[in-house]
Amino acid sequence: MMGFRVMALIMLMAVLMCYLSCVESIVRHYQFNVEKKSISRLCSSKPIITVNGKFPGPTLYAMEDDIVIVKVVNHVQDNVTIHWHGVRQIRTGWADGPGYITQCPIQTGQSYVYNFTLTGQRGTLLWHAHINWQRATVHGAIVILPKRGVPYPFPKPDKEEIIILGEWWKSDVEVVINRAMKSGIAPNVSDAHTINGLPGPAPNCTSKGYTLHVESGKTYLLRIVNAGLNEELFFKIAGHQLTVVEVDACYTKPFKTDTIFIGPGQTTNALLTANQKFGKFIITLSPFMDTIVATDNQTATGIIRYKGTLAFSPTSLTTIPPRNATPMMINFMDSLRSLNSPKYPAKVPLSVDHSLLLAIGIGVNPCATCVNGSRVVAGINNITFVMPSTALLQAHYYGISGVYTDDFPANPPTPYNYTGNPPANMQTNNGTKVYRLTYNSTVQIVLQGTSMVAPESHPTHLHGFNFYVVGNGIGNYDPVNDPKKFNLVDPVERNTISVPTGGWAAIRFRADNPGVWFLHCHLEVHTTWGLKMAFLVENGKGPNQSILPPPIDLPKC
Ligand SMILES: *[C@@H]1O[C@H](CO)[C@@H](O)[C@H](O)[C@H]1NC(C)=O
Ligand SMILES: *[C@@H]1O[C@H](CO)[C@@H](O)[C@H](O)[C@H]1NC(C)=O
Ligand SMILES: *[C@@H]1O[C@H](CO)[C@@H](O)[C@H](O)[C@H]1NC(C)=O
Ligand SMILES: *[C@@H]1O[C@H](CO)[C@@H](O)[C@H](O)[C@H]1NC(C)=O
Ligand SMILES: *[C@@H]1O[C@H](CO)[C@@H](O)[C@H](O)[C@H]1NC(C)=O
Ligand SMILES: *[C@@H]1O[C@H](CO)[C@@H](O)[C@H](O)[C@H]1NC(C)=O
Ligand SMILES: *[C@@H]1O[C@H](CO)[C@@H](O)[C@H](O)[C@H]1NC(C)=O
Ligand SMILES: *[C@@H]1O[C@H](CO)[C@@H](O)[C@H](O)[C@H]1NC(C)=O
Ligand SMILES: *[C@@H]1O[C@H](CO)[C@@H](O)[C@H](O)[C@H]1NC(C)=O
Ligand SMILES: *[C@@H]1O[C@H](CO)[C@@H](O)[C@H](O)[C@H]1NC(C)=O
Ligand SMILES: *[C@@H]1O[C@H](CO)[C@@H](O)[C@H](O)[C@H]1NC(C)=O
Ligand SMILES: [Cu+2]
Repeated sequence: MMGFRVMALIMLMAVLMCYLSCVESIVRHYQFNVEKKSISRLCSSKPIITVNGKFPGPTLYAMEDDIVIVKVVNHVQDNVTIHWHGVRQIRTGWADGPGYITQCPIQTGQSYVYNFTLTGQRGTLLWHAHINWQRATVHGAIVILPKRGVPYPFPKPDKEEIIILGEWWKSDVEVVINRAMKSGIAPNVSDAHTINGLPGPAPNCTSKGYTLHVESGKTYLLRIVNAGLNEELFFKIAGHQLTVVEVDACYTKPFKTDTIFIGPGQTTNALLTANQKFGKFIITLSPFMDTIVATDNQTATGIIRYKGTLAFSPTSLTTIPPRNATPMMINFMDSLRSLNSPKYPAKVPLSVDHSLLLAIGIGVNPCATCVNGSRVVAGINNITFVMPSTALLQAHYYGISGVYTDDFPANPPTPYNYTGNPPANMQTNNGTKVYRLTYNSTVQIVLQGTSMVAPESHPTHLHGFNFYVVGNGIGNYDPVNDPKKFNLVDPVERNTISVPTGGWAAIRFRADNPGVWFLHCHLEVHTTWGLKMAFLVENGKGPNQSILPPPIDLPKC
């Protein structure tokens, strides 16, 4: 009897091991119920929109090359879409998620199955709602583990921990932005920052902060995600350095830092070595802003607590980075380099087929019904993007005319001193324009921040691709001298880049993914104001280079 049990166990283990190592890719099934829920620890009884009643939402776990199937069911009155931020979505633009760009929204009572493969990607990403301001509460982490048997290119951590940074409003976020759009002035800033959904002590809220329990001598891989709406953030732990090993699901050359700088939509994996014996150490989360724009100045706090630390022992504190710590931000960005190893090479395009200069910033348009008789807007190359009512990808695939035009300008219509005194006329044009790219062409985009109204840092996100950040600088991009300083060897690879305040960033990518791909500032307020456009990448030759047909349950407008 005993022998039979042992044999059965051995057989079961053999089957299991084969399942885990023999199968090329695993299909991961998830169901996301979008529903309202009151979260009492947020010191408000106001229900928020959540996935499966959780804030932050569930973590999506998978392995490189896995197929992911997520059935999203809408149980709320609002329209819903979900974006898998940083997932390449090769030929599966239908599953990318930005509302009215790649799909019509999932309406109340409807559902939609997102179906995509994590081809050649591993690391930390995030998923979030991609319609209106819903992503304030509808977001979560994506953890893509390396394929079985493939190690990390850094010492194996003892434990992994997901740390999701967010912003929290007492008011309904849709009310906040709708009121701002009516009045024409900037929306309210958030009321608190959160670490894994915990604000820590905040005015009139005794909510406890986040605690990470550690053991002396062990190493922890922190998977840090900025799921906030409108603020770039500094993350710090008292008495400890962090070793950055990956950003936006791309391995980096490891480097040590006291402070992590992270923009909305960005992710950073960092190793934390618990090299103290005992104690409690504060974690701080505070905003970065080096211009006149308002921020939520409430620092969220948490603690790292060593095993065996007495309850009454004091917490070691740290200095909080000043709000305008530009050198800290620049230093962090400039320390990032692709790993560029034989296994993970940096495939930087060395020649450029399409060279674009995109001037990104704020503008002011007349508005008779607004508070000041004017409305704050934003745009790219003087175009404030107007959302269509038919999704661009559907219009492209089915050849529906009148939804968009493909004349998005590669350069600002009237060159000016972008970072000098702003011109007296700060008006913009409206348009729903895309920029057309042939399959497999190479693209360079210089994102040039402008000083219209106020210069500001724009964390700019491109869907459908990773890009290499080949250069950046302060002031106006110099097309003669700046390219000489480009890093074409080991530039960081990512999907969201913070363009410095009053400066520029140059990115390169290969347009090897057919479809319609959104490019926008990941500060949600700027996206709403119109700082967005899309690339239309044509099909290449044959089915392998063409977009797949749409799923049958693709929502209709
Ligand atoms: C997902 O997409 C693949 C490839 O198009 C298809 O074969 C498969 O049936 C789809 N799965 C689901 C659950 O829709
Ligand atoms: C914005 O903030 C002001 C001042 O704190 C507050 O009175 C107002 O209710 C807020 N508006 C919204 C829409 O939350
Ligand atoms: C609106 O007008 C007020 C008062 O003149 C001014 O302080 C404020 O800066 C203006 N806001 C915008 C967005 O123009
Ligand atoms: C905290 O509550 C008190 C009393 O209700 C109120 O006066 C104060 O404005 C509140 N503070 C904040 C920051 O909401
Ligand atoms: C946040 O801090 C900045 C700089 O100290 C200050 O100018 C701004 O008024 C503060 N914002 C709020 C909402 O208190
Ligand atoms: C642009 O404006 C800046 C700031 O006023 C100034 O320093 C710079 O010289 C100007 N550049 C050109 C080309 O005029
Ligand atoms: C932008 O477009 C508006 C509206 O056509 C025009 O008045 C303005 O001069 C343009 N600005 C720039 C910098 O091109
Ligand atoms: C752009 O659209 C807005 C709102 O629809 C409208 O008020 C404005 O006049 C338009 N501007 C131009 C230059 O067409
Ligand atoms: C894209 O172009 C590169 C460089 O010319 C070439 O090596 C590669 O095979 C092309 N890829 C496809 C899918 O055509
Ligand atoms: C298309 O891709 C599949 C799977 O990657 C591959 O097996 C097949 O050979 C490719 N076909 C062509 C024509 O390249
Ligand atoms: C939801 O989306 C549909 C389709 O685009 C649209 O007709 C409807 O007005 C939207 N509903 C809301 C509440 O925004
Ligand atoms: Cu995004």
